[in-house]
Amino acid sequence: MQNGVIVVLTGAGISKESGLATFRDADGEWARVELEDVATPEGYRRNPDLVHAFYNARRKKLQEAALPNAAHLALARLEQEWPDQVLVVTQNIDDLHERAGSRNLIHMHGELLKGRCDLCGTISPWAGEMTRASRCPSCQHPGRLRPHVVWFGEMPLDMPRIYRALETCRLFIAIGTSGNVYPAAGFVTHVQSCGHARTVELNLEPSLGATLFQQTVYGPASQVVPDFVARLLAEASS
Ligand code: BV8
Repeated sequence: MQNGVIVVLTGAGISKESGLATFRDADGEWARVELEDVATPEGYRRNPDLVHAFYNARRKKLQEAALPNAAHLALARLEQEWPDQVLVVTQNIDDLHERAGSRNLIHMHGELLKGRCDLCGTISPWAGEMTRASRCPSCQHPGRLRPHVVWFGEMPLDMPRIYRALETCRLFIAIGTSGNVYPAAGFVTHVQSCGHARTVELNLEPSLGATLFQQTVYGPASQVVPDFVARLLAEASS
């Protein structure tokens, strides 16, 4: 990625209108199950069946019921209009950005449709149910396969590449994230400490970090994001 790119951080709010639950809304995942039980290595060690059931249900929902919405499609359009100038860093583990056409994409918290073997380290596509009996497609050992997802207390993926992009971007946009979880919630501060990038929050309501952004636009992502992308493209062509 060249300098002066646009970095877009997305969170669960961008996938809400595709029918996928967020985490901290009233009807979110953490209203139904304790984060500590299903999104930590300790929870997985305590009760792997509960964790597999949590991710099996989300994997099933993603494949049976979710389609990219206008917000995902607008980000893919922006990348198509401005090749090599847009990087989407998503906290989401769904594949809706890919299915919308985004290519320059980092899943910093992993991917629901992949599994990782604790024994050989291989990361494999995994679309079906995963259980303690599931075998790693590579080393064939049973009982060592886990969702390829970053849990609390684990290192997010591709951080050096993300920080390089944050330090050289000209525009940082955060979409559909509550600003609760670090290091993602600290990205806007990192951008501002490194230069003069424009910072924008597009969300349903102010996030915890709202006051850190130079510009904020509130409303459903499927309306606010396409409008913002259209204005960006119009500004550039005027
Ligand atoms: C790390 C994957 C070190 C799993 C997720 C003690 C011990 C260890 C660590 C910590 C600790 N204390 C603090 C920490 C750090 C911890 C953390 O931040 N904890 C919080 C709870 C305080 N972070 C970590 O452990 C991370 N690792 O720190 O390693 C390190 C540090 C620096 C550099 C390198 C390494 C790992 C965190 C990753 C955890 N995994 N997910 C899974 O998906 O099951 S987190 C999960 O919540 C999501 O992935 C997402 O990242 C995160 C935040 O959720 P959001 O996406 O923001 O969703 P949320 O529901 O909160 O908000 C939705 C928003 O959308 C709302 O604002 C809403 O208004 C809006 N919205 C709703 N509808 C719409 C909408 N917007 C637009 N349109 C709509 N229609």
